[in-house]
Amino acid sequence: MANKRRSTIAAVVGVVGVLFLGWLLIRNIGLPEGRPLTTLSPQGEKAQDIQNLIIPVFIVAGLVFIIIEVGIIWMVARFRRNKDDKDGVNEPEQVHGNTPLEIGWTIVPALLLAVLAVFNVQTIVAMDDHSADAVQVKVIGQQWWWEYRYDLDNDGKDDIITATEAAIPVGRDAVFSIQSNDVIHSFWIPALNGKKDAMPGRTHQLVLQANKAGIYQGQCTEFCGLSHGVMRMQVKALPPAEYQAWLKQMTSVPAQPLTADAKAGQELFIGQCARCHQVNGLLPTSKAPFTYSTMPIQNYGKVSQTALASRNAPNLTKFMTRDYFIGGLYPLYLDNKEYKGDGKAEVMPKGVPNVNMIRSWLRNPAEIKPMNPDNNQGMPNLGLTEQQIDQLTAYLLTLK
Ligand code: HEC
Ligand SMILES: [Cu+2]
Repeated sequence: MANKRRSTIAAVVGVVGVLFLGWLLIRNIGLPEGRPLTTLSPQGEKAQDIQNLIIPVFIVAGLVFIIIEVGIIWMVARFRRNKDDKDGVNEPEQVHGNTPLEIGWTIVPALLLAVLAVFNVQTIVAMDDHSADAVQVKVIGQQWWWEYRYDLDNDGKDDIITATEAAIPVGRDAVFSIQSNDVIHSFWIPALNGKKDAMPGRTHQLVLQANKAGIYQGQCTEFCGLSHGVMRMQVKALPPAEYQAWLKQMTSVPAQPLTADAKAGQELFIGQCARCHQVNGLLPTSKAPFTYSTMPIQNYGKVSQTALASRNAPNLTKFMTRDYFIGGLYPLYLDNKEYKGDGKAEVMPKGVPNVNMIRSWLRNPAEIKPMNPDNNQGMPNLGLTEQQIDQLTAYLLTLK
Protein backbone atom coordinates (compact mmCIF):
# COMPACT_ATOMS: atom_id res chain seq x y z
CA MET A 1 0.00 0.00 0.00
CA ALA A 2 2.83 2.38 0.97
CA ASN A 3 4.49 1.59 -2.33
CA LYS A 4 1.36 2.46 -4.24
CA ARG A 5 0.99 5.76 -2.41
CA ARG A 6 4.63 6.60 -3.06
CA SER A 7 4.30 5.97 -6.80
CA THR A 8 1.11 8.05 -6.91
CA ILE A 9 2.93 10.94 -5.20
CA ALA A 10 5.87 10.56 -7.63
CA ALA A 11 3.51 10.61 -10.61
CA VAL A 12 1.72 13.73 -9.34
CA VAL A 13 5.03 15.54 -8.61
CA GLY A 14 6.31 14.56 -12.06
CA VAL A 15 3.24 15.80 -13.90
CA VAL A 16 3.10 19.07 -11.91
CA GLY A 17 6.86 19.57 -12.48
CA VAL A 18 6.57 19.08 -16.23
CA LEU A 19 3.57 21.42 -16.40
CA PHE A 20 5.48 24.03 -14.35
CA LEU A 21 8.56 23.82 -16.61
CA GLY A 22 6.33 24.11 -19.66
CA TRP A 23 4.67 27.16 -18.16
CA LEU A 24 8.10 28.77 -17.51
CA LEU A 25 9.07 28.10 -21.12
CA ILE A 26 5.86 29.44 -22.59
CA ARG A 27 5.91 32.54 -20.43
CA ASN A 28 9.62 33.11 -21.28
CA ILE A 29 10.37 33.55 -17.59
CA GLY A 30 13.89 34.83 -16.98
CA LEU A 31 14.55 36.04 -20.52
CA PRO A 32 16.62 37.06 -22.30
CA GLU A 33 19.53 37.45 -19.86
CA GLY A 34 18.77 34.30 -17.92
CA ARG A 35 18.48 31.93 -20.85
CA PRO A 36 20.23 33.55 -23.81
CA LEU A 37 20.10 30.33 -25.83
CA THR A 38 16.37 29.76 -25.68
CA THR A 39 14.75 29.06 -29.02
CA LEU A 40 11.40 30.36 -27.84
CA SER A 41 12.20 34.06 -27.70
CA PRO A 42 12.58 35.21 -31.33
CA GLN A 43 14.16 38.65 -31.71
CA GLY A 44 14.14 38.84 -35.50
CA GLU A 45 12.07 38.08 -38.57
CA LYS A 46 13.64 34.70 -39.38
CA ALA A 47 13.43 33.45 -35.81
CA GLN A 48 9.81 34.67 -35.76
CA ASP A 49 9.05 32.67 -38.93
CA ILE A 50 10.31 29.56 -37.14
CA GLN A 51 8.27 30.40 -34.04
CA ASN A 52 5.16 30.89 -36.21
CA LEU A 53 5.62 27.35 -37.47
CA ILE A 54 6.53 25.76 -34.15
CA ILE A 55 3.53 27.01 -32.19
CA PRO A 56 0.73 25.61 -34.44
CA VAL A 57 2.68 22.36 -34.97
CA PHE A 58 3.09 22.05 -31.23
CA ILE A 59 -0.61 22.68 -30.67
CA VAL A 60 -1.63 20.06 -33.26
CA ALA A 61 0.89 17.56 -31.86
CA GLY A 62 -0.31 18.39 -28.33
CA LEU A 63 -3.95 17.76 -29.28
CA VAL A 64 -3.04 14.41 -30.86
CA PHE A 65 -1.07 13.55 -27.72
CA ILE A 66 -3.98 14.42 -25.44
CA ILE A 67 -6.53 12.49 -27.52
CA ILE A 68 -4.31 9.38 -27.62
CA GLU A 69 -3.34 9.58 -23.94
CA VAL A 70 -6.91 10.11 -22.75
CA GLY A 71 -7.98 7.17 -24.92
CA ILE A 72 -5.27 4.92 -23.49
CA ILE A 73 -5.98 5.88 -19.89
CA TRP A 74 -9.73 5.45 -20.38
CA MET A 75 -9.25 2.00 -21.94
CA VAL A 76 -6.83 0.90 -19.24
CA ALA A 77 -9.27 1.93 -16.53
CA ARG A 78 -12.42 0.71 -18.26
CA PHE A 79 -11.14 -2.70 -19.38
CA ARG A 80 -8.68 -3.55 -16.65
CA ARG A 81 -8.77 -6.96 -15.07
CA ASN A 82 -10.72 -7.00 -11.82
CA LYS A 83 -9.72 -8.95 -8.76
CA ASP A 84 -12.54 -11.49 -9.07
CA ASP A 85 -12.23 -11.92 -12.86
CA LYS A 86 -11.59 -15.49 -13.86
CA ASP A 87 -9.69 -16.68 -16.93
CA GLY A 88 -12.03 -17.58 -19.73
CA VAL A 89 -15.10 -16.23 -17.94
CA ASN A 90 -16.81 -13.13 -19.36
CA GLU A 91 -13.77 -12.27 -21.42
CA PRO A 92 -14.36 -9.65 -24.14
CA GLU A 93 -14.79 -10.98 -27.62
CA GLN A 94 -11.30 -11.49 -29.13
CA VAL A 95 -11.13 -9.68 -32.48
CA HIS A 96 -8.42 -9.05 -35.01
CA GLY A 97 -8.36 -6.23 -37.49
CA ASN A 98 -10.89 -3.56 -38.31
CA THR A 99 -10.26 -2.40 -41.86
CA PRO A 100 -12.16 0.93 -41.86
CA LEU A 101 -10.52 1.86 -38.53
CA GLU A 102 -7.04 0.96 -39.75
CA ILE A 103 -7.45 2.83 -43.01
CA GLY A 104 -8.78 5.76 -41.00
CA TRP A 105 -5.87 6.00 -38.60
CA THR A 106 -3.41 5.68 -41.44
CA ILE A 107 -5.01 8.37 -43.58
CA VAL A 108 -5.72 10.94 -40.87
CA PRO A 109 -2.10 11.30 -39.64
CA ALA A 110 -0.86 11.21 -43.25
CA LEU A 111 -3.18 14.10 -44.12
CA LEU A 112 -2.14 15.95 -40.98
CA LEU A 113 1.55 15.55 -41.85
CA ALA A 114 0.90 16.55 -45.47
CA VAL A 115 -0.72 19.79 -44.31
CA LEU A 116 2.15 20.48 -41.89
CA ALA A 117 4.64 19.73 -44.67
CA VAL A 118 3.15 22.52 -46.80
CA PHE A 119 3.78 25.07 -44.04
CA ASN A 120 7.17 23.52 -43.27
CA VAL A 121 8.42 23.80 -46.85
CA GLN A 122 6.99 27.31 -47.07
CA THR A 123 8.98 28.34 -43.99
CA ILE A 124 12.18 26.66 -45.20
CA VAL A 125 11.93 28.58 -48.48
CA ALA A 126 11.17 31.83 -46.65
CA MET A 127 14.30 31.32 -44.52
CA ASP A 128 16.46 32.03 -47.57
CA ASP A 129 14.69 35.24 -48.59
CA HIS A 130 16.70 38.36 -48.11
CA SER A 131 16.59 41.92 -49.36
CA ALA A 132 18.94 43.14 -52.10
CA ASP A 133 20.77 45.46 -49.70
CA ALA A 134 21.57 42.63 -47.28
CA VAL A 135 24.88 42.85 -45.44
CA GLN A 136 27.26 40.07 -46.48
CA VAL A 137 29.33 38.36 -43.78
CA LYS A 138 31.69 35.44 -44.33
CA VAL A 139 31.83 33.11 -41.37
CA ILE A 140 34.64 30.60 -40.90
CA GLY A 141 34.44 27.95 -38.22
CA GLN A 142 37.79 27.17 -36.57
CA GLN A 143 38.79 24.90 -33.72
CA TRP A 144 37.47 26.54 -31.48
CA TRP A 145 36.37 30.02 -32.44
CA TRP A 146 34.53 31.80 -35.25
CA GLU A 147 36.07 34.19 -37.74
CA TYR A 148 34.09 36.86 -39.63
CA ARG A 149 35.11 38.63 -42.81
CA TYR A 150 33.50 41.61 -44.48
CA ASP A 151 34.27 42.59 -48.06
CA LEU A 152 32.68 46.03 -48.01
CA ASP A 153 33.40 47.15 -51.58
CA ASN A 154 32.95 43.73 -53.21
CA ASP A 155 36.43 43.74 -54.70
CA GLY A 156 37.16 40.20 -53.54
CA LYS A 157 39.46 41.44 -50.76
CA ASP A 158 38.22 41.36 -47.21
CA ASP A 159 38.25 44.75 -45.50
CA ILE A 160 37.43 43.57 -42.00
CA ILE A 161 38.58 40.35 -40.39
CA THR A 162 37.50 39.80 -36.85
CA ALA A 163 36.60 36.97 -34.51
CA THR A 164 33.91 35.74 -32.15
CA GLU A 165 31.64 38.79 -32.42
CA ALA A 166 29.99 39.84 -35.70
CA ALA A 167 28.13 43.11 -36.12
CA ILE A 168 24.99 43.61 -38.21
CA PRO A 169 22.67 46.58 -38.61
CA VAL A 170 19.29 46.39 -36.87
CA GLY A 171 16.34 45.74 -39.14
CA ARG A 172 18.40 44.82 -42.18
CA ASP A 173 19.03 41.31 -43.48
CA ALA A 174 22.52 39.93 -43.07
CA VAL A 175 23.57 36.95 -45.17
CA PHE A 176 26.09 34.83 -43.30
CA SER A 177 28.06 32.61 -45.70
CA ILE A 178 29.29 29.86 -43.45
CA GLN A 179 32.43 27.81 -44.08
CA SER A 180 34.76 25.71 -42.01
CA ASN A 181 38.53 25.66 -41.81
CA ASP A 182 38.81 22.23 -40.22
CA VAL A 183 35.94 20.03 -39.05
CA ILE A 184 32.16 20.37 -39.04
CA HIS A 185 30.88 23.13 -36.76
CA SER A 186 27.41 24.57 -36.53
CA PHE A 187 26.54 28.26 -36.36
CA TRP A 188 23.59 29.07 -34.14
CA ILE A 189 22.23 32.36 -32.81
CA PRO A 190 18.88 31.08 -31.53
CA ALA A 191 17.28 34.50 -31.06
CA LEU A 192 17.86 35.32 -34.73
CA ASN A 193 17.46 32.06 -36.68
CA GLY A 194 18.01 28.31 -36.58
CA LYS A 195 21.26 26.38 -36.93
CA LYS A 196 23.44 26.01 -40.00
CA ASP A 197 26.35 23.61 -40.26
CA ALA A 198 29.81 24.83 -41.22
CA MET A 199 31.10 22.11 -43.53
CA PRO A 200 34.65 21.89 -44.84
CA GLY A 201 34.60 22.56 -48.58
CA ARG A 202 31.08 23.96 -48.66
CA THR A 203 29.42 27.32 -48.11
CA HIS A 204 26.04 27.45 -46.43
CA GLN A 205 23.96 30.58 -46.16
CA LEU A 206 22.04 31.70 -43.14
CA VAL A 207 20.04 34.94 -43.10
CA LEU A 208 19.97 36.79 -39.79
CA GLN A 209 17.87 39.81 -38.97
CA ALA A 210 17.38 41.48 -35.60
CA ASN A 211 14.47 43.73 -34.70
CA LYS A 212 16.23 45.28 -31.73
CA ALA A 213 19.76 46.38 -30.98
CA GLY A 214 21.66 44.11 -28.65
CA ILE A 215 24.18 41.31 -28.37
CA TYR A 216 22.76 37.91 -29.25
CA GLN A 217 24.50 34.85 -27.89
CA GLY A 218 25.27 31.65 -29.73
CA GLN A 219 27.06 28.36 -29.33
CA CYS A 220 28.63 25.88 -31.75
CA THR A 221 26.20 22.99 -31.97
CA GLU A 222 28.12 20.34 -33.87
CA PHE A 223 30.64 18.38 -31.83
CA CYS A 224 34.01 19.65 -33.09
CA GLY A 225 36.53 18.32 -30.60
CA LEU A 226 38.14 19.31 -27.34
CA SER A 227 36.68 22.78 -26.74
CA HIS A 228 33.43 22.38 -28.63
CA GLY A 229 31.40 23.02 -25.48
CA VAL A 230 32.95 26.47 -25.04
CA MET A 231 32.96 27.50 -28.69
CA ARG A 232 30.62 30.44 -28.46
CA MET A 233 29.80 33.41 -30.61
CA GLN A 234 27.94 36.68 -30.47
CA VAL A 235 26.11 38.75 -33.04
CA LYS A 236 25.93 42.43 -32.15
CA ALA A 237 22.98 44.20 -33.79
CA LEU A 238 23.60 47.94 -34.00
CA PRO A 239 21.26 50.77 -35.00
CA PRO A 240 22.14 51.84 -38.60
CA ALA A 241 24.19 54.91 -37.61
CA GLU A 242 26.15 52.93 -35.03
CA TYR A 243 26.72 50.18 -37.57
CA GLN A 244 28.25 52.73 -39.94
CA ALA A 245 30.40 53.96 -37.06
CA TRP A 246 31.46 50.36 -36.37
CA LEU A 247 32.48 49.87 -40.03
CA LYS A 248 34.50 53.08 -39.86
CA GLN A 249 36.18 52.08 -36.64
CA MET A 250 36.97 48.57 -37.89
CA THR A 251 38.60 49.88 -41.08
CA SER A 252 40.52 52.74 -39.47
CA VAL A 253 44.23 52.59 -38.77
CA PRO A 254 44.82 51.53 -35.17
CA ALA A 255 46.40 54.17 -32.93
CA GLN A 256 50.17 53.90 -32.50
CA PRO A 257 51.18 52.62 -29.10
CA LEU A 258 52.36 55.57 -27.03
CA THR A 259 53.65 54.27 -23.70
CA ALA A 260 57.01 52.53 -23.36
CA ASP A 261 55.25 49.35 -22.22
CA ALA A 262 52.90 49.29 -25.21
CA LYS A 263 55.78 49.95 -27.59
CA ALA A 264 57.78 47.10 -26.09
CA GLY A 265 54.63 44.99 -26.30
CA GLN A 266 54.37 45.73 -30.00
CA GLU A 267 57.96 44.57 -30.55
CA LEU A 268 57.20 41.39 -28.64
CA PHE A 269 54.02 40.92 -30.62
CA ILE A 270 55.92 41.08 -33.89
CA GLY A 271 58.47 38.60 -32.61
CA GLN A 272 56.22 36.14 -30.80
CA CYS A 273 52.64 36.51 -31.89
CA ALA A 274 52.53 37.78 -35.48
CA ARG A 275 53.41 34.38 -36.86
CA CYS A 276 49.89 33.38 -35.94
CA HIS A 277 47.97 36.59 -35.23
CA GLN A 278 47.49 39.41 -37.64
CA VAL A 279 47.28 43.13 -36.91
CA ASN A 280 46.48 44.89 -40.16
CA GLY A 281 49.13 47.25 -41.42
CA LEU A 282 51.67 46.14 -38.84
CA LEU A 283 54.59 45.00 -40.93
CA PRO A 284 56.58 42.29 -39.18
CA THR A 285 59.82 43.23 -40.89
CA SER A 286 59.69 46.95 -40.29
CA LYS A 287 61.50 48.67 -37.43
CA ALA A 288 59.85 51.12 -35.06
CA PRO A 289 58.14 53.47 -35.65
CA PHE A 290 56.09 50.97 -37.57
CA THR A 291 54.37 51.90 -40.76
CA TYR A 292 50.63 51.67 -40.57
CA SER A 293 48.83 51.51 -43.82
CA THR A 294 45.20 51.63 -44.75
CA MET A 295 45.83 48.80 -47.16
CA PRO A 296 43.02 46.35 -46.60
CA ILE A 297 44.67 43.34 -45.04
CA GLN A 298 48.31 42.37 -44.66
CA ASN A 299 49.05 38.70 -44.37
CA TYR A 300 51.80 37.34 -42.25
CA GLY A 301 53.31 33.93 -41.93
CA LYS A 302 50.87 31.14 -42.44
CA VAL A 303 47.76 33.26 -42.36
CA SER A 304 46.67 33.68 -45.92
CA GLN A 305 43.64 35.54 -47.04
CA THR A 306 42.26 33.22 -49.66
CA ALA A 307 43.50 29.82 -48.58
CA LEU A 308 42.73 29.53 -44.92
CA ALA A 309 45.75 27.77 -43.54
CA SER A 310 45.48 25.72 -40.43
CA ARG A 311 47.18 27.45 -37.49
CA ASN A 312 44.96 30.35 -38.28
CA ALA A 313 44.43 32.63 -35.29
CA PRO A 314 42.07 35.52 -34.56
CA ASN A 315 42.86 38.79 -36.31
CA LEU A 316 43.56 41.18 -33.44
CA THR A 317 43.60 44.50 -35.35
CA LYS A 318 40.53 45.83 -33.50
CA PHE A 319 40.65 43.43 -30.60
CA MET A 320 39.35 45.88 -27.99
CA THR A 321 36.22 46.83 -29.99
CA ARG A 322 34.74 43.50 -29.03
CA ASP A 323 32.67 42.62 -25.98
CA TYR A 324 33.92 39.04 -25.77
CA PHE A 325 37.11 37.13 -26.44
CA ILE A 326 38.57 33.62 -26.29
CA GLY A 327 35.85 32.22 -28.48
CA GLY A 328 33.16 34.15 -26.63
CA LEU A 329 34.02 32.51 -23.35
CA TYR A 330 34.92 35.65 -21.37
CA PRO A 331 33.84 39.29 -21.52
CA LEU A 332 36.59 41.63 -22.64
CA TYR A 333 35.23 44.34 -20.37
CA LEU A 334 33.99 44.16 -16.82
CA ASP A 335 30.72 45.87 -15.87
CA ASN A 336 30.03 45.86 -19.57
CA LYS A 337 26.65 47.22 -20.60
CA GLU A 338 25.96 44.21 -22.75
CA TYR A 339 22.55 43.28 -24.06
CA LYS A 340 19.95 43.43 -21.36
CA GLY A 341 16.95 43.59 -23.61
CA ASP A 342 16.86 47.37 -23.38
CA GLY A 343 17.63 47.82 -27.07
CA LYS A 344 20.84 49.73 -26.40
CA ALA A 345 24.14 48.72 -27.91
CA GLU A 346 27.46 50.49 -28.03
CA VAL A 347 29.97 50.47 -30.87
CA MET A 348 32.82 50.41 -28.38
CA PRO A 349 31.91 48.34 -25.37
CA LYS A 350 32.12 50.31 -22.16
CA GLY A 351 33.56 49.20 -18.87
CA VAL A 352 36.92 48.31 -17.40
CA PRO A 353 39.07 46.09 -19.66
CA ASN A 354 39.24 42.56 -18.29
CA VAL A 355 43.01 42.87 -17.86
CA ASN A 356 43.30 39.97 -15.44
CA MET A 357 41.77 37.56 -17.91
CA ILE A 358 43.94 38.84 -20.77
CA ARG A 359 46.98 38.32 -18.55
CA SER A 360 45.86 34.84 -17.47
CA TRP A 361 45.34 33.94 -21.11
CA LEU A 362 48.85 35.02 -22.09
CA ARG A 363 50.34 33.28 -19.04
CA ASN A 364 48.84 29.89 -19.84
CA PRO A 365 46.13 29.70 -22.52
CA ALA A 366 45.40 26.01 -22.01
CA GLU A 367 44.40 26.69 -18.41
CA ILE A 368 41.62 28.98 -19.60
CA LYS A 369 40.38 26.78 -22.44
CA PRO A 370 41.29 23.19 -23.35
CA MET A 371 43.34 23.25 -26.57
CA ASN A 372 45.82 21.15 -28.49
CA PRO A 373 48.43 23.58 -29.85
CA ASP A 374 50.86 20.79 -30.74
CA ASN A 375 48.33 19.79 -33.34
CA ASN A 376 47.78 23.38 -34.59
CA GLN A 377 44.63 23.67 -32.54
CA GLY A 378 44.72 26.64 -30.23
CA MET A 379 47.32 28.86 -28.68
CA PRO A 380 50.53 27.47 -27.17
CA ASN A 381 52.01 28.47 -23.84
CA LEU A 382 54.78 30.82 -24.93
CA GLY A 383 56.51 30.87 -21.54
CA LEU A 384 56.26 34.64 -21.25
CA THR A 385 57.70 36.51 -18.26
CA GLU A 386 55.42 38.66 -16.12
CA GLN A 387 57.05 41.76 -17.59
CA GLN A 388 56.42 40.55 -21.12
CA ILE A 389 52.82 39.83 -20.19
CA ASP A 390 52.49 43.42 -18.88
CA GLN A 391 53.92 44.84 -22.07
CA LEU A 392 51.85 42.65 -24.38
CA THR A 393 48.70 43.50 -22.44
CA ALA A 394 49.49 47.21 -22.70
CA TYR A 395 49.86 46.77 -26.45
CA LEU A 396 46.68 44.71 -26.86
CA LEU A 397 44.73 47.44 -25.05
CA THR A 398 45.70 49.91 -27.81
CA LEU A 399 44.11 47.77 -30.52
CA LYS A 400 40.83 49.57 -31.14
C1 HEC B 1 50.85 29.21 -32.64
C2 HEC B 1 49.91 30.26 -32.91
C3 HEC B 1 49.74 31.36 -31.88
C4 HEC B 1 50.70 32.15 -31.32
C5 HEC B 1 52.18 32.13 -31.54
C6 HEC B 1 49.98 33.09 -30.49
N1 HEC B 1 48.63 32.84 -30.52
FE1 HEC B 1 47.20 33.91 -29.58
N2 HEC B 1 45.80 32.63 -30.27
C7 HEC B 1 46.04 31.60 -31.12
C8 HEC B 1 44.80 30.92 -31.37
C9 HEC B 1 44.59 29.71 -32.27
C10 HEC B 1 43.81 31.61 -30.63
C11 HEC B 1 42.32 31.26 -30.57
C12 HEC B 1 42.10 30.41 -29.36
C13 HEC B 1 40.65 30.11 -29.13
O1 HEC B 1 39.89 31.01 -28.76
O2 HEC B 1 40.28 28.95 -29.27
C14 HEC B 1 44.48 32.67 -29.96
C15 HEC B 1 43.83 33.60 -29.17
C16 HEC B 1 44.42 34.76 -28.68
C17 HEC B 1 43.71 35.84 -28.06
C18 HEC B 1 42.21 35.89 -27.87
C19 HEC B 1 41.67 36.39 -29.18
C20 HEC B 1 40.21 36.33 -29.36
O3 HEC B 1 39.76 36.56 -30.47
O4 HEC B 1 39.46 36.06 -28.45
C21 HEC B 1 44.63 36.78 -27.73
C22 HEC B 1 44.37 38.11 -27.09
C23 HEC B 1 45.92 36.28 -28.14
N3 HEC B 1 45.75 35.04 -28.71
C24 HEC B 1 47.08 36.96 -27.97
C25 HEC B 1 48.33 36.44 -28.34
C26 HEC B 1 49.58 37.11 -28.05
C27 HEC B 1 49.71 38.44 -27.37
C28 HEC B 1 50.56 36.29 -28.53
C29 HEC B 1 52.05 36.48 -28.46
C30 HEC B 1 52.60 36.53 -27.15
C31 HEC B 1 49.92 35.13 -29.14
N4 HEC B 1 48.56 35.25 -28.98
C32 HEC B 1 50.59 34.10 -29.77
C33 HEC B 1 47.23 31.24 -31.68
C34 HEC B 1 48.45 31.80 -31.37
CU1 LIG C 1 32.67 24.06 -33.29
